Amino acid sequence: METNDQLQKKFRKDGFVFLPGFLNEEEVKQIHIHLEKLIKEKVPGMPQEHTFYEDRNAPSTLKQLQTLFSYDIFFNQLMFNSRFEKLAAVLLQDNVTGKNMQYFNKPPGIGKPTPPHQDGYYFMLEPNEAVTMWLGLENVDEENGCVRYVKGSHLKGVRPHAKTTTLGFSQGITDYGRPDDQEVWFNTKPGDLLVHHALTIHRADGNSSLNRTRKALGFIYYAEKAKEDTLTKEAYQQKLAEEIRKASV
Ligand SMILES: O=C(O)CCC(=O)C(=O)O
Repeated sequence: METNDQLQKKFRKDGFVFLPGFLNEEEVKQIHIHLEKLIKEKVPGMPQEHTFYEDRNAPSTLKQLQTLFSYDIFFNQLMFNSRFEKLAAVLLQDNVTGKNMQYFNKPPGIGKPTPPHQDGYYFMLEPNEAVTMWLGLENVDEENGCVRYVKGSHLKGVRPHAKTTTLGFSQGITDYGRPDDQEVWFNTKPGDLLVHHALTIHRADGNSSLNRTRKALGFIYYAEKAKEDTLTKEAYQQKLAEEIRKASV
């Protein structure tokens, strides 16, 4: 296992780290059990801006949930004062605040690609110091939508973004595919963890498989030194919520 020092160095240089087997089989099983319960019991009553479907009329096409920690104590404990939070503090070399915990699925055959983007574009932080963690809950590979990073891209600033048609990932990089956009990708097993910096360019493939889902959890932590432009962010989020409501009537 790598030391904190080694992890920090890698994170600062590459903009991401990969921690295979961060959770064990039993821990992943518990997440699946609690997710199933949450989807059955809480999701029907959750606001539309926290529940995204490929087709809202087909519950099996659920693709994304927001702020899981606010709906279930199990996810709250996974997010706060947890191994994930401690790792975020190590990588950012600061105290951290947990901001969001998301569920991601890409239903077989119809799960769309995640457009190339930088999370920091949405976060609106100064300095843009935050991490996103992506925890695989199933086997994920090039067929069902693995995550791809551009190494070192967190050192080159924020790229231009524009509106996409992908619900849940409303903004994408407009000039993606430049010669220096060399990707690395990860085929992951349940319990494997990827962590990326807020400015690391990343994307994911769609799910072209016939019958494999692609379930994962996302954790977002901001460094204490990162200050939010709260007014701009609130206005942006209100606009987003409004667009989601309009799109689903
Ligand atoms: O699961 C995915 O498709 C991508 C997740 C992602 O872009 C993120 O967590 O920032």
